[in-house]
Amino acid sequence: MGKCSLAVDIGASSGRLIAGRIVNNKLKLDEVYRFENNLIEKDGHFCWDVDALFSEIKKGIHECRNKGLQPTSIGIDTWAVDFVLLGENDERLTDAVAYRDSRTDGMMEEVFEIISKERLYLETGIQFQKFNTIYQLFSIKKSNPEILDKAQSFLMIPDYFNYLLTGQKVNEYTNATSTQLVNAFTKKWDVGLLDQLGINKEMFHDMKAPTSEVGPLKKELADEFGFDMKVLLPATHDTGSAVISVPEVNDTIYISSGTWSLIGVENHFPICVTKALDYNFTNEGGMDYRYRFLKNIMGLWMIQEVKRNYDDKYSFSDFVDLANKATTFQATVNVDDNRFLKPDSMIEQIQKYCSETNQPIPNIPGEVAKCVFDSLAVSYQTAIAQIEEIYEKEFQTINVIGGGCQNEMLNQLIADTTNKEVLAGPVEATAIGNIVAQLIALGELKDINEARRMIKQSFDVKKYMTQKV
Ligand code: LFR
Repeated sequence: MGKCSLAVDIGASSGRLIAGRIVNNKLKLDEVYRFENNLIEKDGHFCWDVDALFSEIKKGIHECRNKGLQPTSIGIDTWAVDFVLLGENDERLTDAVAYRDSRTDGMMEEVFEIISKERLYLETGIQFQKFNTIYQLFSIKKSNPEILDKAQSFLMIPDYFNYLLTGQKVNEYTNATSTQLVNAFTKKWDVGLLDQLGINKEMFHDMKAPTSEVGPLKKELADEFGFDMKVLLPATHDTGSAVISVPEVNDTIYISSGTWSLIGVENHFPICVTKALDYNFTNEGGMDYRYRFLKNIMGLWMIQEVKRNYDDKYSFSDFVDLANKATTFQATVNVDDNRFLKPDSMIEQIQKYCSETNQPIPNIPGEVAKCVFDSLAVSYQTAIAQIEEIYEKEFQTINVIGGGCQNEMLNQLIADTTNKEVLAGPVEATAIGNIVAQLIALGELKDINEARRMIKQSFDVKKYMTQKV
């Protein structure tokens, strides 16, 4: 049986289990299992179906045997900010309400009445997104304070799956920073903020960093799978894992392209200056206590929703072809506008925005898709200008990683609008980052630098230069 490490990478629209191992000094990946992820509606809220997701994880682990793979370790990453609360008998007190749910509407402003925006930013370095965990917890405090008082455990989504696999409750550091409740400098839960908001601090667990071990599998699960393995911590925030896969991170702006586009640079320290606050850049905790200074851009969510609005009649590559044919159509929207976060109809919101701003209204699929891609490229360009202003220097290269880097049209558009070299790849950046963290924990790779060298020699990247004359 082939020994390997298993990455479980779950995004907002799909999850996958990918096995990785080192063969002849290169990282080799085998996709083991893939499944869908969707929001469900429960008691008037959009939620993640964590029970269904856990059973998909288990199915994927079973599938390893059929593929002749024997994982020595497993690591789980997902999107950030969302969580469940457990009670005194470890029963779930809350559903895993999703960050696109409207329960946080208006919460940010209420929190600012207790703690100023500036203080929050100076202490945590985290961007203001209405869905951050801090505002989700505050909304529970307002609607069901007794739940917060009863809660014994705060577990983010990957922490919860780790608990189900091992029985151990830990909070992983990189994902914890996305709560906006971790001090960016001490790297610990910011007890002062919790006290001031009246949020029960006892439910938070010790924080563990990527490459730590959570524990072995529960005995009954090891028996069920027919093998034991170590449950290890990668950067459990998917973006944290993805950015590890940027091979040449110095002097490069990365775009982790998926449901969201996360655009930024890697640092060894947080940047909490006024301009960073004004431009709403975040300093998320990363592997090796590095920081991701980045901005969230609405990303491919917009085209995913457009696809859904057209009843899945067109594939993503159909949209690219159709957009390519809509050459004369020209209109852009501000993708950061909150109206695009969870609209009933993305197409209608895009049309409404264009009409309100006196632009041509996209009416056919190619025009809608072109509007989305052009708008994304414009917002990347704006974010890059902001980064360059804060850094007081120009960056030459943009490295697009993740599933979205397969969109050749968008890659070319980025090269054309920014006039910079665009590198595309690796596609499975998040799973790769997850696997190398496990290999470091197992002593098969020395550190993040060695991991990045290996990633560079293992995966092809495609280069795009501006075609504008
Ligand atoms: C990307 C991501 C982003 C985070 C958003 C919400 O999948 O993790 O980094 O801001 O989802 O959790």
